[in-house]
Amino acid sequence: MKILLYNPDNGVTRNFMPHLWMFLLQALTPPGHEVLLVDGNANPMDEAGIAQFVRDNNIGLVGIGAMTRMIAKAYRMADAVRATGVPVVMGGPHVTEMADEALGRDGGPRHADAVALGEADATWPRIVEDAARGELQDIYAPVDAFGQESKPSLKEYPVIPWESIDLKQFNLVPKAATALLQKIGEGWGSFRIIPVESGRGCPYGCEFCTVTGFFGDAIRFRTNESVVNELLLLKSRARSEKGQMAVFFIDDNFAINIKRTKSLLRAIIAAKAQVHWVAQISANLLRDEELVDLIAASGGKWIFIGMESIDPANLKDVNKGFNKPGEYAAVLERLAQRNVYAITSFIFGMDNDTVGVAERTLGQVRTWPPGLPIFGLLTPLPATPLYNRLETAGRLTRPKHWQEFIPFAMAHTPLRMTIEEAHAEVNHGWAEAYSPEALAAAVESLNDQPLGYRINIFLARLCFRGIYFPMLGKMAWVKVIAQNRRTIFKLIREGFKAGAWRGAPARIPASPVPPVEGVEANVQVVGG
Ligand code: B12
Ligand code: SF4
Repeated sequence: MKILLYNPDNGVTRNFMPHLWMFLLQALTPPGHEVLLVDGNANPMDEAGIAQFVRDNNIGLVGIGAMTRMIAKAYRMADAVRATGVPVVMGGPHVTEMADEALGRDGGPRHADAVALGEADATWPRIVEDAARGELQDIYAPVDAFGQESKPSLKEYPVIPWESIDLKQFNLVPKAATALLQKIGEGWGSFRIIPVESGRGCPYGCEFCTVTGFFGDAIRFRTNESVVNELLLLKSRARSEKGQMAVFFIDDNFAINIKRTKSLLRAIIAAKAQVHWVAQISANLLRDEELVDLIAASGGKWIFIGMESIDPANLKDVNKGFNKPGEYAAVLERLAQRNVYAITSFIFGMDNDTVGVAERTLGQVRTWPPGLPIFGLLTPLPATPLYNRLETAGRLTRPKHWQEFIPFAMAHTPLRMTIEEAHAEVNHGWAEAYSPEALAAAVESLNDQPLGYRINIFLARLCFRGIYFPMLGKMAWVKVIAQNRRTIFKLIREGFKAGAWRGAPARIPASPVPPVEGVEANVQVVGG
């Protein structure tokens, strides 16, 4: 049987890296079936397009995975597939919590023939065999022989054949720049960010987060050996292509067990398996100097920190009191001393937020080492404690907000400001943090560092917003470049002085975004 795994785009932004679930399920598919992957972020498709694809390729089963924000599109695509007579199985965080919605048991239309609840590592092979026999069940739950929920241990992790997977669509370097960039340092002819997981689960239970509910508070890890081998595979592919392969460790809290993280990082160093990597780690775990040393030595370049708020009352409200705003600066300094920088994530619209929260937050951000601040709105995702609290309090203004996804729009009333004021705060945060003046200041603050670091922070700031905002057209890029011309000329001038543009080995540290922003239709990182 031919199987299509499809991940929808959300119609607004595109992601900068492929989705791990597709490669994982492909690797877990029993022999005798062929699996095709279509990531809507790289290969946008509409309803007619997917129906045609299914017919042209004689597909026998379609698997669709989606976050809440792309679920409306996922349902539309599922409907189009089912109209061709091909069954659809859906999985991922949204349908796990809203299986009745996907199966049409809540009074709405049915979108899926089957739903895979939770982690599907163990159920996927069964789903495939049932579909091949024409005996799909409605619900597949990961349970053991006694009917108890069971989670994969990750000790037996499948080998994802990265050496042979077609990754052309995820190259973030525009074709026009490839020849030039191949000559820089070890080669930047291609640049891809690959998702790798080293473990699952986070016990912290922040009120707005789906992770503790979905993956459980039982934390599970892959073996060091299996992670190291995966990195070696990626490294060798990058070398053979004269390009770069950076890794996003997608674990929700990469250092949740510090002892084990240190042991993994030591194993990476010992095996010379270092690649540039990004990971999510909560601020409280970055107090450990030895951990930070190992992060830097093993290739860590960017750490995503869910700071959420600079107001301890807000943090307490959302059960994230373990974040201590008073230590944010020290944590960031500790990282910056090792040339590791942070993606600092903030949420506005929290219950104690008032007008001016963005400026107050930016006031702090400006005193920290340069990084990539990001701003979102508190969002009640289904089945989170936050959703239940707001629903009980009658504060949800759009209880089924996912049926009509609107980017950066609140779905409940904040307590101390209006919805419109919250929207204005988030807009202010983005506009100020990524203004030409802010970009220039970020570059300036690294004046004592090698040129590569300044180029890195500049390009990262220039491109990073693309993960959250619609792709820029060519003209918009021209405008952004014109606005930032002073900083660009300054960096180019310094580059000439340093000989970087004449093939000197000017090492550019890995960026979470491409070295040059793609403007071609098939380049998938989006412009900010
Ligand atoms: C990496 C990641 C991202 C990446 C992008 C995704 C990518 N390209 O990989 C980035 C950093 C850009 C990102 C951004 C956002 N993310 Co995110 N992200 C993750 C993260 C950390 C890892 C995803 C992953 O690969 N997991 C590992 C795989 C193996 O797990 P999985 O995807 O769940 O797949 C398993 C099962 O769900 C199931 N499954 C999944 N799909 C399918 C399909 C079929 C057919 C079947 C049978 C089974 C199945 O099988 C898999 C194996 O067991 C998750 C948290 C997490 N740990 O999962 C959050 C998560 C998915 N993100 C989340 C959110 C909210 C966001 C943002 C909206 C945050 C924001 N406010 O800006 C943005 C959206 C950006 C955008 N443009 O869409 C939420 C989604 C919750 C929800 N209900 O939708 C999560 C769960 C985190 C959370 N805090 O709750 N994210
Ligand atoms: S620390 Fe991060 S992953 Fe863990 S529950 Fe909180 S927000 Fe979710």
